[in-house]
Amino acid sequence: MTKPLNIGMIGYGFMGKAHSNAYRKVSHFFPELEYRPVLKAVCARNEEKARAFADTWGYESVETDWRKLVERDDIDAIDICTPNNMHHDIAIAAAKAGKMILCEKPLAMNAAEGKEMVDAVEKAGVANTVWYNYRRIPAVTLAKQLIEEGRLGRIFHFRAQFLQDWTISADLPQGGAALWRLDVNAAGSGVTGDLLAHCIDTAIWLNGKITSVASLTETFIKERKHTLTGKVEKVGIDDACTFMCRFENGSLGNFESTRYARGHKAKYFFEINGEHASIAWDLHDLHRLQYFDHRDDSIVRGWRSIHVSDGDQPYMKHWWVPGLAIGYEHSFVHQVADFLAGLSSGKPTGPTFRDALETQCVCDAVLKAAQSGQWEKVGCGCC
Ligand code: SOE
Repeated sequence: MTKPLNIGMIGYGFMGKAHSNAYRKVSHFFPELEYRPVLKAVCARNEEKARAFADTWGYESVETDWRKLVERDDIDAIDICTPNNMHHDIAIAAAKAGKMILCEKPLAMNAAEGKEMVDAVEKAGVANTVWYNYRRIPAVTLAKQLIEEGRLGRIFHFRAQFLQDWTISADLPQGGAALWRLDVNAAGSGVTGDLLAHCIDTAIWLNGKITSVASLTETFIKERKHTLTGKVEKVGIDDACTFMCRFENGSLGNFESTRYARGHKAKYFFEINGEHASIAWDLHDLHRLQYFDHRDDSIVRGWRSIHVSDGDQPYMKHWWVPGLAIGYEHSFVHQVADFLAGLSSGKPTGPTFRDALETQCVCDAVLKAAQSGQWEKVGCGCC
């Protein structure tokens, strides 16, 4: 007999769909799990839209005030899919109400908020995770496995890019439900918190702590009409960000993100160069891991393109037969599966709020370094 885990989701945008899909699928593909998510309630200010979302995805009920949802006795876990400026207050209220929390990335608007959220969940002793989903693309999880097996040896370089091109038009407004990512008051930052945060989470997971950073940011379009006020307002987000860093293990990092790379929609790429071997991964070809091993016989040495679809590769035994690939949405299913398994084993599922705070500290240091023009140390003493 499985145990129900009643989910109350706040927000119903792009991530609301990705998470709802994961909750619906997980018990079918991971039948061994003790817990089974139940879509209990979805919450949004617009009742009509929330109801339509509830009907589409099978939520049992609708709330229009997140505080009411958080207080409901029949909710076990709160899923926060709102713009970033609401994460802090919801998470703290949910922790106080004893709810588990699954929070969309980035954890918060900044590290100061994030620290309060970490304190709240740790004081309440509630299970928590942040949806840095790319860790759970099987090819990326395989990269982690290869590094942990020591196949790369000493690591020298970590480079990553997250490139998009959807904000190039100066006519695109900022703010409101669809474009809150362009409004600094809702998002906290631009590409740094939205896209580089993914790269930083993966980098820390694969290659350890980042200790210092130097960076450049740019806002190419300085003013945009605001959807909510109708007025042309200053743009406060970073449209592009490039940073260099040092890792605690002595390796060097190079990161770039922009929403102005014409031709790239969501090109998340990373490459790691070690003493013996290198690995590379690209979201546009997400089921493949590129691997080069210098120890191979020289006459056949070269980059291998590993099609990560076999049953002995991470997560794949839960899906189809060898050779058949899975996609982006499965990374969210894997995150729920790991979260539920963690509830049974008592072992927290990373990234926890504390792990995500470390990413937030790097983001803060990157933004600070762009302002100061100096190298900045990472960390507020909290991670
Ligand atoms: C922005 O366009 C975005 O949707 C991010 O918010 C996601 O986190 C990223 O995975 C894809 O791009």
